[in-house]
Amino acid sequence: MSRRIVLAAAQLGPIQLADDRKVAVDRMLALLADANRRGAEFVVFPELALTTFFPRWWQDDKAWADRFFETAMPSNETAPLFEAARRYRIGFHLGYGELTPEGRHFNTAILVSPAGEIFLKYRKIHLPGHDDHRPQRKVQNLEKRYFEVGDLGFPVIRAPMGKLDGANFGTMICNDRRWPEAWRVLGLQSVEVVALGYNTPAANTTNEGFEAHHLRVEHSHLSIRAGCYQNACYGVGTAKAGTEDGNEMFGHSIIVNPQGEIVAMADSWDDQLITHEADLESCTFGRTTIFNFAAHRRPEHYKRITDQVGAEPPPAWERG
Ligand code: CDV
Repeated sequence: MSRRIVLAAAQLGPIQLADDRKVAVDRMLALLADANRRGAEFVVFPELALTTFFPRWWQDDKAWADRFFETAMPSNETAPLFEAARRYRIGFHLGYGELTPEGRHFNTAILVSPAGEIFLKYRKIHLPGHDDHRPQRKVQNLEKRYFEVGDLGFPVIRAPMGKLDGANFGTMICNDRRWPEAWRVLGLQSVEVVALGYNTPAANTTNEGFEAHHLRVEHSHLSIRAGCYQNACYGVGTAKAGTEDGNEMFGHSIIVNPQGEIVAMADSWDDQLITHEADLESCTFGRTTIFNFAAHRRPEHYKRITDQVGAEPPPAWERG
């Protein structure tokens, strides 16, 4: 029996430093209205969707970045998104900077139900970049300076959505998509839909080594496709795109099915909604055959995955 749900990625074009929350929220409301017209039931917005990607800037005073964080969710500025969700009966995923009452900073994503309730929160675990100023780089990536490592693990939750009584939702944020461990932890909780937002520069900004431009998008898609295939789930990967404060972000938002196929892809570097009618029943094939975890996993041989962080050299072979 099929279990159909219309998934959507709501790609955002650039959000400039000068843009306030209202600029971003108004554009997201337009995307939600479009989602409603097109029958979407679950909409994924990008990482740090409400502001420019501020970790690209070094400031001696770290508190400079506090202006990019939300101290309440919903807030006066973001409440219209929750009201739109209720009006349209659409669920959504939102990435934002979270500043807790204790003064802790996280790169956070929430899932909001069609009734406007937050039903899952995730705080980004794989923070890329560095926490010091690196003048040799073309652009700084100071996520390790402005955010703490997330403390909520990789949760999955079953919640009603669209016409479905329940679907298994999980989330990850940007760089997490490159780490198979993140996907597998979601897969081990029978995730069916992975919502993930990202902000990825179109060119390598480290100024180290060589990375061909065309491989930037390829590596992102490869990671999402592999994660979906190996865990028999759908993935909705939503980008920030276009030239943001002089920095090009590569867009190419995609929806991927449990076979690892791209079933929808954005073709602009601007605000754009892409949709796909998913059948969550199609997750069953992979998880009852080649990726039947209960039948085939051998965790006794995976101890290094949790015992060890960096790679170690192998022993040298000695003749005889
Ligand atoms: N926001 C990110 O996590 N961006 C990283 C970049 C820095 C490589 C990414 O994995 O896309």
